[in-house]
Amino acid sequence: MKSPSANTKLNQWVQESAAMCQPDDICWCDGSVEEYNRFMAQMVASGMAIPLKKRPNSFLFRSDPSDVARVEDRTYISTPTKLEAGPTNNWIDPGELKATMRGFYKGCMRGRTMYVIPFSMGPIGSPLAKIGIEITDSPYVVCNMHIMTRVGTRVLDALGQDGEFIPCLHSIGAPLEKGRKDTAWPCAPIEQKYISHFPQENLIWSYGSGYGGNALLGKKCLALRIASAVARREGWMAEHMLILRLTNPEGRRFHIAAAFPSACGKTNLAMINPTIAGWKAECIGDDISWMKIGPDGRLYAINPESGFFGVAPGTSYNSNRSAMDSIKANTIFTNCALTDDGDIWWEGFDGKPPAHAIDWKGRDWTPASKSDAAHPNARFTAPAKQCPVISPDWEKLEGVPIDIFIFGGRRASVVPLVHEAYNWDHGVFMGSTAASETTAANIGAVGNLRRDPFAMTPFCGYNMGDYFQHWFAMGDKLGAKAPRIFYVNWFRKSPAGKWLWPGYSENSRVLKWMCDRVGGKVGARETPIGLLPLEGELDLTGLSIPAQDFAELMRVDVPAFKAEVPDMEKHFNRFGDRLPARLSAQLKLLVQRLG
Ligand code: OXD
Ligand code: MN
Repeated sequence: MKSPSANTKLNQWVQESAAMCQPDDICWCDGSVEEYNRFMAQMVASGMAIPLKKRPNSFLFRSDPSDVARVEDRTYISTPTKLEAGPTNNWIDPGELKATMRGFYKGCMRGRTMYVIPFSMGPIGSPLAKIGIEITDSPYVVCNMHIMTRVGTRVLDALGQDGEFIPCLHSIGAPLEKGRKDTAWPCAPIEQKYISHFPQENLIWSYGSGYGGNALLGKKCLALRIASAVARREGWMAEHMLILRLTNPEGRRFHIAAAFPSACGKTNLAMINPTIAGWKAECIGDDISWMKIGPDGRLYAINPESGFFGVAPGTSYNSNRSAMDSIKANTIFTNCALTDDGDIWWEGFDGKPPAHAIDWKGRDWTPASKSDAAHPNARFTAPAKQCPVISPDWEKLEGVPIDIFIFGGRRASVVPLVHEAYNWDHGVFMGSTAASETTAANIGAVGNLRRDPFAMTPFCGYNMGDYFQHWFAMGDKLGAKAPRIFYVNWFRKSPAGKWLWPGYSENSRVLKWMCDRVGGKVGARETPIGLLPLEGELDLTGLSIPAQDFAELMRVDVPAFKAEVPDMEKHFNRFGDRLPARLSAQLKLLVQRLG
C-alpha cells in the first residue's frame, strides 16, 4: 500500500522497518470505523476474537498463558550510560541492544501484514499533545490503539511534511511460515521479549509480546517512559496519574491528579460516584496525566489517552458503576471468562457466578473449579467517551488546572487513611517513599512490599534520582500556585485482618476533606508524618464505622514508622549522589518528628 503521508522521515522509517521485518504487505491505518470493523471481522474469522452476543460490537480475546502482563524484567531504558537509566531501570547499551533486537526483527513479519498506525497522545491540536507512529504486525494492537489513542489520517494531516513523531516499532515476534496455521495468540517466548526505550532518540522498540503495555506502545512506553524523559528536558511532567474533577455544593471546581501503583483502584477513583450530598465528580483520565504550567502560572493537565485499559476482575456495579456502563458495547475484553449465553464474566462480577463458563485458557469452568475463571490481570479496552461520568472538558486542549496531588498505595498496616504534606518538599518526600504491596498487574510475587516512588518505578524513562529533582524544580517554578499534596491508604486492615475503611464511593469523603483543606474550610492536626483531619472534620455522615475501627484507621503508628526508616534510607541510598539533598533533609526532619 502506498504511503498516504508526505513526511519524508516517516516514509523512510517505514521503508527501513519493512526491509528489516519483511512483511507480506503494508497497511496504513486510517482510523475509520470501517477499518476497525474489517480487522475485527478478520480476527473473528481466524478464531482470535470471539464476538459477544450480550454486548454489541464487543469481542473477547484469550492471550497465550505466557503473555498476560507487562514484563518489567524484559523492559529496558537504553541510554548511552547506565547511570542515565538509574538504579530502577534495566539497562543495556543501545548499540548492543539494537544489534540483538535487529537479529530478532529480521524477517519477523514474514507471512503477516505490517500495520502503520499514526496516533496522537492528547487531543489533536493541544499544546500538550505528541504524535507517535506505531508499526505493528498485530491487528489486535491496531484495534486497541483505535480505542486508546486518536488514530488515523487526521494525525498524518497534523504531522504534515516535516512534523516530529515518536517512532514505535512493535512485532509479536512470530513470523508465519507459508502453509502454517496461525495460533490464536502468536508471540515469542519470554526470553525473546524486549520492551526497549531509547530516550535520547525518542525511540521505542518492542518485540515478542502482544499484551497491553508491552504492545500498545502509546500507553506506558510513549506516554510515560519516553514522555517522562521529554518532559524533563522540556520542563513539564508526565505522570502515572488519574485526573478527576470534583465540584462542591457551592459550584467550586477542584481538579485532582492521583498516582497509585497498578491495580490499586485508580480506575475506580477516577470514576468515583460520591456518597456525600451535593458533591459531583467527573472523570478526565484513569491512568496518565501530562501537565504543563499555563499562562496563569498554574499546572494544567490533559489525559493523553482516549480509552480505558482497565483491570476487569473486581470491577462490578458495586465497585465501579461507571466502568460497568462504559463497557456495555464497543469493548475489547482480554482474558475474561466466557459465559454460555455469550457474555463475559470475572471474579468479583455482580451477582452469582455462572454455573458454567469457559475460562481464560479456553477450558470448561464451574464454581467448583480450583482456578480462576478470568486471569487476575484480565482487561477491558473501552472508549473514554462511553463513560457516563466523563467530564465535558476531558478533551479541552489546554487541560484542567490541578489543585491537588494524591499519592498512595496498598498497605494493610502502618499508613493511616489520609494525611497531608506540610509543604511541597514534604510532598515530594511522600511521593518518593510511596510503597505498596504488589498485585497481579506486574509479573512477580504478589503481596510483597515494594517502594514505588510516585507509582513510576516501572515507568520512569531516566534516572529516578533526577526525576525527584525534576519534581523539586517544578515546585520551585509553581511556587504558591503548586497543587497541595496528600497521601492516602484505602487498604488498612485491623490486626485481625478486617478492612477498616469501606473504600470505593466512600473515598469521596476523603476527597471532600482535601478540597475543604484547599478551600480553607477545615483545619488539621500536626503529627510526625503530616497533617491529619481534626476530630469530626472528616465527613462520616451515614457511615457506621465503630469508633475503635476509625481510631485504628487514623492511627499514626509512630513505632511502625520508625521501623520503616532504615528501609527508606536503603531506598534513598540506591540513588547515590543523584539523590536530591532536599530529600535527605526531609528524611532527617521525619526522623526528628518521630522522636
Ligand atoms: C496499567 C498498569 O495497565 O499500570 O495501567 O499496569
Ligand atoms: Mn497504570
